[in-house]
Amino acid sequence: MTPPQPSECPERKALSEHCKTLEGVELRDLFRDDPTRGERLAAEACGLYLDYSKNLLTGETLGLLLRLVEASGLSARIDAMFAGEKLNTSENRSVLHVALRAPRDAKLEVDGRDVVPEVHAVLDRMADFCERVRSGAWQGHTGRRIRNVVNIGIGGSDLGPMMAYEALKHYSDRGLRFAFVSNVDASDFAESVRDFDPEETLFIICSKTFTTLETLGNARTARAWCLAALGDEAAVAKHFVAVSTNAEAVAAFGIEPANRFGFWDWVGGRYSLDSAVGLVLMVAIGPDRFREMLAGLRAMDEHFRTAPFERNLPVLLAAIGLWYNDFMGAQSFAILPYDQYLWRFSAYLQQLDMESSGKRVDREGRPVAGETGPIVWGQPGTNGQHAFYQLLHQGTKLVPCDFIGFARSLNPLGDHHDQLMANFFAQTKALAFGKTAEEVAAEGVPDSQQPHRSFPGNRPSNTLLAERLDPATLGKLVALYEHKVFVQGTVWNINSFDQWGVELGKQLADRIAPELSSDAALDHDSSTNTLIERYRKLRA
Ligand code: G6Q
Repeated sequence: MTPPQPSECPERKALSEHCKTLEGVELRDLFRDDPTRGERLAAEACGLYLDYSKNLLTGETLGLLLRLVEASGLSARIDAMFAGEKLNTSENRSVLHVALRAPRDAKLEVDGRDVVPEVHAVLDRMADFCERVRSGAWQGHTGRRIRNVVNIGIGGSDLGPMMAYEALKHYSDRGLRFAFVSNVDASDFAESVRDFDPEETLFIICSKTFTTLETLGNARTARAWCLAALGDEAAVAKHFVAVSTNAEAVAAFGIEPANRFGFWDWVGGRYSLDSAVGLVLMVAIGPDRFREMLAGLRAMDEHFRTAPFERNLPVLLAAIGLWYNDFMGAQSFAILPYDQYLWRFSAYLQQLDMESSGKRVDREGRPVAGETGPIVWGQPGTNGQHAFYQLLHQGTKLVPCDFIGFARSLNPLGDHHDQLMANFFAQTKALAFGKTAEEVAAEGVPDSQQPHRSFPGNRPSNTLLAERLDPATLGKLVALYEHKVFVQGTVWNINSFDQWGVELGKQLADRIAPELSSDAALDHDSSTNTLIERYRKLRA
């Protein structure tokens, strides 16, 4: 039976009604009326502490949100995902990234076949390769050891490994330099390899399909760059490896089958960091640390699968996000990590969330009745405080935020970490409680300046606090947000695992590319025609 459209369900109606009752309610009041709120509205799992008390909601709100989540059939959907059912209906694929971190003795089936042994076989091959590169046993064509590793990939084949490499740089082998080339703009490749010696450089061509225009263009350029210096086709075998599901295309490119690390169509690009797509990360941090990250992902999977919804971190984050997105009119959501190593985390989550939840039809192909995914953005604190926090504190937009911080620094220097964390705690407090005109006046500020210098408060945030950023904790954070996105997609009844919205631009670019270097008549709209004609003149 086709499920009812989300707008029709009674749980949603109850929440809309409830929303009206909260008009005018302030966080100041909620905290004053319940002195234990800050301790009560919190949950802890896998070493992650989530304080959600500084949100514009009450216990009743949360109860209603969890009823909405339950009514979406989430429990059955979780079971279906872990059972390898084809949840990605528009591509007829299973969605089994959880199998990538399953222990060796687990059993997870796709089409009646246990995929766990294959996952571990690839992990073992990856580990062997990484040890050879890290130890110097893997040599370049001229016998020199590898000092530079360049990952060429885009989208899910770039953002995940790049974010995780940056996040775990502290644990990386400093005898190796790493670069990530994604943009088809040649400047990306040129600047990335500028200081690298081809004799000491290894390229990982990372592409699930091995058909992606940007990646194959950069891969060909890399091969030409390498062969121009080494002058021998045989060098490709020592300087190129591939991560791909497409064995034929990899072989056609000239990469030896033994140097291909495979994965499977049931791993979506943006969910692939912990597959062979993470090869560059494994080279950087070593197989043991990589396995620690997998253990972290697995711990969060287990928590998500087994914890009651009211204590389930992904479910709680999803429910709170739904509250702002579906009922309070928020258009965006900010990720604010207070850790420099997480400087690419929001870019990574932007893809994870926006490509998964940026959908306008439901799983049955009907237009969705309400809002789907928010715009996701962010930067590390405290830099953001000196840039866009102005709007968060005093602007006219509602921007719910997730603050992420750690108790221990990986680089304990003087009092830097306490300063950082003082800002971390201060910001959520300032956002929530603001500063009234009376408080400003009491400081002797003249009347005319009070509107400028007061803070309305009532601006919501979640706080995630962990002991320190290590591979396992990163894994937990990644799985936390993966599952949050899954919960929200289930409530909106959308397919979180396809991305047809990226296709039209690709098709048009294929058509336009040959037109740019020809003078054939153009047959687009008048804007596109005029722009291409101008480009042709300027490039000439
Ligand atoms: C992610 C998307 C997309 C994909 C890239 C790269 O979920 O599918 O970002 O990862 O388009 O694709 P290839 O890995 O096939 O080159």
